[in-house]
Amino acid sequence: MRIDVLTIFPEMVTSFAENSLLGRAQRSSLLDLRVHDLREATTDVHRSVDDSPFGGGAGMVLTPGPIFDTVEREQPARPLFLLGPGGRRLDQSFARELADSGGFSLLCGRYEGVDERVRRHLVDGELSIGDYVLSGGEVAAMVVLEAVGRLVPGVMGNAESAIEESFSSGLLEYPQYTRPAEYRGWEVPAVLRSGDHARVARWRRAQALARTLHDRPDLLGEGRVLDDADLDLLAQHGLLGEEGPEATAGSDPT
Ligand code: JF5
Repeated sequence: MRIDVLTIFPEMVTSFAENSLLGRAQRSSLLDLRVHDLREATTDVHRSVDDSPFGGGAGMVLTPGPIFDTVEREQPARPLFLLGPGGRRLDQSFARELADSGGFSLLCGRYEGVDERVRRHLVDGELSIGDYVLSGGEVAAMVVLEAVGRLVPGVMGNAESAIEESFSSGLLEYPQYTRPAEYRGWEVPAVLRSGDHARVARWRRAQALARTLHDRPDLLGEGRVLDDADLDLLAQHGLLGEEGPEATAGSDPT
């Protein structure tokens, strides 16, 4: 998997990659991450990457020269995505698509924006990590790197890769507990200490369903509505009473 990142803050991205699960992936050649410093393509004494906007206004706009030159010289993997709030939103299925592709590139915007000719004539699309404004695309690039990198086969161990399965099922996680069995008077649910693995599995599924119904009902929409078995399971665990799941899902799950 090859990922190129184009940025004016390369050390932000490289230090993140080295200090995350991506470091080992790079050392074992599972991930070919190439971070390109846009300033290396500048020619002036000030190494300028930005300039004031035509038409006036506050702030600075990334100038096209260093971006076009970096792309033409370094030939980053395509598609090349501009990070910004206007693009296709990253979600788990988009991350999976990117992980299953041969590679892609991320262009980190900064300041008030990127010269429109970059958007129109250089990049293949825009990618957003959510509806909020960041000062630059670097943090968004790190989110994409982590979400995609952990899906590349071999990057994570088997224990962790199971976690994605549960999100891909479209449900939130069931509640997790560890020692001590009692903390400040709050006990771990008895079922989890029963040793009855089938009962544990049913309880977890019921909890995940109730939690999703309560906190993120949108995840259950679009053809992923609860079937009769799910409704039975919720009822068996007292999570579908008169009061509805919202009364119990967020409460003490004992
Ligand atoms: C950026 C100009 C890009 O703000 C973002 C962003 C928000 N969600 N996803 C990405 O990217 C940084 C800032 C200014 C273009």
